[in-house]
Amino acid sequence: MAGTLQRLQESLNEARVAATHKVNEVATMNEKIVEMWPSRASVEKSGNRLTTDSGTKVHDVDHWLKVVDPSTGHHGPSLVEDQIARERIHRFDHERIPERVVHARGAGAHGHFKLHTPIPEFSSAPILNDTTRSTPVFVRFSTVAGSRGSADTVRDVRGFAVKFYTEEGNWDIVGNNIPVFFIQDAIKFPDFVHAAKPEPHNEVPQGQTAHNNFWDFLYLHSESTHMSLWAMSDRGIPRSFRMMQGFGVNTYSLINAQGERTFVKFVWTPELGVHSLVWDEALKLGGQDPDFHRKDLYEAIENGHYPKWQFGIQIVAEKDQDKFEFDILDATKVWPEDLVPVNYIGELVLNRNVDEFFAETEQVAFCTSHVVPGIGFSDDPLLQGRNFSYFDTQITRLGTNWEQLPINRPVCPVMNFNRDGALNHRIHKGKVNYWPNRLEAVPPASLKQEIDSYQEYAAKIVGLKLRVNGTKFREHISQAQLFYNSLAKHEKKHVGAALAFELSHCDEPIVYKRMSERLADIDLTLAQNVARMVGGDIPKEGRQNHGRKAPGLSQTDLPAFKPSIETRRVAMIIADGFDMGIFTAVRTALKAEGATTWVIAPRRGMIFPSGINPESGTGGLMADHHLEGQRSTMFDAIFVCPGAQSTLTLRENGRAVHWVREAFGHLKPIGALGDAVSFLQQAVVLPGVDLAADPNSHEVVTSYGVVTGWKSSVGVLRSLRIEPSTSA
Ligand code: HDE
Repeated sequence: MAGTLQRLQESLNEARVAATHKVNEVATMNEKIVEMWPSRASVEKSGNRLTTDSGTKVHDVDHWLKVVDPSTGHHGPSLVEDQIARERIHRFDHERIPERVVHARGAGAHGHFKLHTPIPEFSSAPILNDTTRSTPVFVRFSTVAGSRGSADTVRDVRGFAVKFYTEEGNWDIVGNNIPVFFIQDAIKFPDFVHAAKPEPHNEVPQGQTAHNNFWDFLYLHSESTHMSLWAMSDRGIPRSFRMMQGFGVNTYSLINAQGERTFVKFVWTPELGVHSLVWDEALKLGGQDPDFHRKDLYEAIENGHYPKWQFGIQIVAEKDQDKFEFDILDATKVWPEDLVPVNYIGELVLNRNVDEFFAETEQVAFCTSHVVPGIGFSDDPLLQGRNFSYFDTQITRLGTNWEQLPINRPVCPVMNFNRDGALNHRIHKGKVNYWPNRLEAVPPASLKQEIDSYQEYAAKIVGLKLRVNGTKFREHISQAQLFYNSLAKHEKKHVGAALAFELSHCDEPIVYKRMSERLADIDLTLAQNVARMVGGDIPKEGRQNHGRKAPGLSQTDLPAFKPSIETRRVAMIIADGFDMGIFTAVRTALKAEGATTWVIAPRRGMIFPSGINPESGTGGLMADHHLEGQRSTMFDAIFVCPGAQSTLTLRENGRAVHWVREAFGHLKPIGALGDAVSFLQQAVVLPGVDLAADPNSHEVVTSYGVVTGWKSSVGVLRSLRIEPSTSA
């Protein structure tokens, strides 16, 4: 016994010592990482000696055991008796588990949550009251429709699922980057997902909603109208997981120490602001870098640029439940911020990448039913169904004991009489496996009084059993209009273009014709433009638009907690003969503000500045990529470095010209100095574009016009600050 305890202690100590080897690991250690450590320590302790799964050391896993004729050197058949080979093949044969039925493609990271504003008046949950706590979290971002291997930048809703490992148990907010949902009642979910996923006869298209079934479903469910506009807006093509909001979507409840209930919606708002790709970029990135979002998250965390979100709540008192024109339990409706403001009360930081994708990101399992005392549910019919579905789906995906997996285990003690099942990892000591029992010290009745245990809110329910939803659930268009009215001009344009793209991929006239008519319920001009593009019948009149707008719906209207170019990717284009002095000055200024810079040149190799003889082989700069290997779509801004010879070379390089034109088309900031300005002038010959005339003026050409003051680093950085795109 003493020996075992000592071994346990040693294993923990080893974990801590191993961690000190990597400064980053120590800085980002949290209770959950320490809790999981022994699960990985055993692998690290093997000293890289190969063993079988049962621990026997092996020396050759490259050759199957065979019968060999020593006289000829020929070998005969492979022997089934080779237990080492058999084990390898058997294990391999069973590596795959079912992918998530939705949200199969995702990326995750560890971090922590800290509260800054306690809310005892609403909730007794310590995580919402104790500002000294740092609660470990795991977050998984995802797309919805595509399979595990699909592209990141498809037009889709993004999942934003947060698991808080609190001292009172795990709390999961399983949210999306869009605050509403397509359907009101969970019973519709199988139909909705079937319609959104690839069509059954040919399994086409992958990770796309641009097909007949999806839009047929949307037409037949006018409750989807509001959400479909959000999905067609810029929110459907985020620039990065780090630059999107997260919403709990469903209505939950908070319960305070007096047992009083309020209704709540949860929201995450990123400190870097909410930004999107433009559709042309998203399409290209799908082929150029299908892992664009996954890599972006990983790289930011590896580089110490930890993504941060403010955590907000919207509160509706029980007495106000019926005061709105919409039902607050209807997940196809937002609570407009002018009616129910968002109060930011805490902060989420992601600071640690996973050690192994499968064990953590793939096996993490969220459940909307995971709440802690002080937090509860509501009668939102979508949430009620979700509370059933998530637990159930994990059993298929991971097995009965999925909550014992390292990534899913809580950091607080677990004690109950759930027993056995496949792959049980716990060993329960004792003679009884039921409750109550003769051996328990605490009589069960008194446990009910404990205020730190989960208490159901004693809601009074009276009614008839009927297959219906509340009466206000029947109105589907008002908030679709509210959302559309609230968008900026360019955002509206993007919605129209997205709808035209999607519907033109539907080849059955009944689908695109009646869907473009439906748009007249929102905005007649939108409907007419889309109908014209896709070949629908152009509607002559539309439903009356109430003309109202609300704050917080347009991406351009969100709080900028920290406007910054931090983590933005800037491509610095050079060729032999570039000006090293200017290059270094601009790069230093960009790095000082946290932007990341990449050197792009006609070849990946040493590029020599003016004044250095390439023959010497020294004094050059190593390019990170060549112009063919990476594309402008992978960067947020580009800077073309001056230098007489360099400019001449770039001018004659078709791919360099394409880089500039493409970045210009995507409305990205483009900077140049000296003679490189004339290269831009020639590359982007468009009417009405006034590029800097004087190559020595140290003016900067951006897609927003000419900005002076490159010499001052503040000017440089201001001019490079990325603004939301204003056109596609
Ligand atoms: Fe999900 N959803 N969902 N969903 N959902 C799943 O659970 C479901 C809904 C969301 O990164 C599944 O573990 C039903 C709304 C996210 O692992 C499944 C209904 C919202 C994730 C499931 C909904 C979401 C899922 C599939 C309608 C936004 C990925 C695998 C009642 C608030 C979590 C799994 C992760 C995953 C069911 C609607 C978000 C089948 C029945 C609304 C972010 O259980």
